[in-house]
Amino acid sequence: MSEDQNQTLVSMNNFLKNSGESIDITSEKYNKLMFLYNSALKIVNTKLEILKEELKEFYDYSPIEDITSRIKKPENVIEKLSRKDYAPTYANLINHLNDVAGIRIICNFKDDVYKIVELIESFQDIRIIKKKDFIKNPKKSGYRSIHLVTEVPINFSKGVVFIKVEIQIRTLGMNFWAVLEHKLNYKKNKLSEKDKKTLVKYANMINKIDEKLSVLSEEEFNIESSNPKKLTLN
Ligand code: 0O2
Repeated sequence: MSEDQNQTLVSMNNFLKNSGESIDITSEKYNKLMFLYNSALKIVNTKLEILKEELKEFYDYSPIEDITSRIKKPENVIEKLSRKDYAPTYANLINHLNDVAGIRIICNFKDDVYKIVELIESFQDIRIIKKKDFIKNPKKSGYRSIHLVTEVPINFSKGVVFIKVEIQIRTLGMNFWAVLEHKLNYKKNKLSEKDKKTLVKYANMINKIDEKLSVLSEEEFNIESSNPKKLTLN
């Protein structure tokens, strides 16, 4: 990289990390920043789609049921900064919000979730900066999922910028519960203690079912024991 490119890169990164300016969600600056997050989302999404296809094509193994992605809505960016007690500045958005760009991977079985996490962790070009295992340590609400906060390098004309993308990995069962709990309780927090306990009970029931289904799936679908269909990669 030339000295000139390096300079531009440094100033771009400085702008990203140090701008104490208040966020204006109608501004061109906000749109440009979202363009960076959107670019990162495309990169990670493509990598995951390729992984999904590779497992299917080469190993006849389909642990991933669905992959969805989204950019956090501007009003939710402002709401989350306020919920976390941060002023609504560009610097706080970049430094303290890890899920402006978010991807969700839905797996069939609990073991698949851990397999996919392991595979993502082995990607050479994605940096894992935080891992939260809410399956081993569920939230008080009953929420289960694994969150990986990642950083991906993006090559722009003036150099490389690292952008955060949060990847949530969970089973179909965990997702079913989380989507409904999100509608009923999360952030609204208006349910009675009794109803919240009921939701935790349902989350635990779904977890038991997930565990039983994982046992059933062990012999049926297993990447180690599966016969490569066409070619192997090693
Ligand atoms: P929304 O509207 O879904 O986007 P971090 O700063 O990375 O350490 P963060 O982001 O403050 O941590 O919180 P956390 O606990 O990692 O949660 C990130 C996201 O996980 C949330 O984003 C939710 O999408 C989901 N989540 C976390 N806890 C629960 C829960 O109890 N129930 C449900 N249904 N989802 C949950 P947002 O921005 O809070 O909300």
